[in-house]
Amino acid sequence: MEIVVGTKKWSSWSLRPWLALKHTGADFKETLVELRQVGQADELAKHSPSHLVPVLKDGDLVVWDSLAICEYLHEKFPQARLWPADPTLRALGRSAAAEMHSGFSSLRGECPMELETRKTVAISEATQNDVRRIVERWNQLLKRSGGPFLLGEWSIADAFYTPVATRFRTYGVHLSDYGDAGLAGSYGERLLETPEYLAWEADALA
Ligand SMILES: N[C@@H](CCC(=O)N[C@@H](CS)C(=O)NCC(=O)O)C(=O)O
Repeated sequence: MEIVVGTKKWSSWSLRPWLALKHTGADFKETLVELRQVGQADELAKHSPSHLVPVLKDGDLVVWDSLAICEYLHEKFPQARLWPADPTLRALGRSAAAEMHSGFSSLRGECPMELETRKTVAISEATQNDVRRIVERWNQLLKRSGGPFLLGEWSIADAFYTPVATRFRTYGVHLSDYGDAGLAGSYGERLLETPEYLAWEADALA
């Protein structure tokens, strides 16, 4: 199995399925496409039907798009429990992952993933609303599951929110300013302490 990812300090979409793949414990080859470089378009076209990363290759099969890759890994490695067995929690987790995948565009545009950066920025009203909604979502799911991750054990939902946690750290966003009594803030820190995330970060900053 091979995963094609973009520059690790910037490619938030690549980080998500890479974490899920790490969690399966399967051996895999990793291919890196350096983004923001001359020749990037040709490299992307070589690997990816959508001309975007991430892409997963499994034999002849090519799966593109972060969410599709995570779902494929869930089906291929059921023992990894990338989604919980409980159908209600699974449905809530899928809703939260899909909400991230298709939404929070103001936060994504204004605060891109930059693992090498630390800066304080004044964020717009629209981005503040995104942060409030994320705090609400994290609190809702953590209270329901009992934590320590969104659905109890680590899942694809956590993969989808790990880049968000890096953005909060990079841009000095304090969740207590957005209605959090501490639960969401500690969860965000927990996401950045998993061995899988730390392995990605070590590569990204090497
Ligand atoms: N919806 C896609 C988004 C993928 C995406 O936008 N990837 C970025 C890197 S993080 C990319 O390939 N950018 C290259 C380009 O825009 O030329 C997914 O979830 O995989």
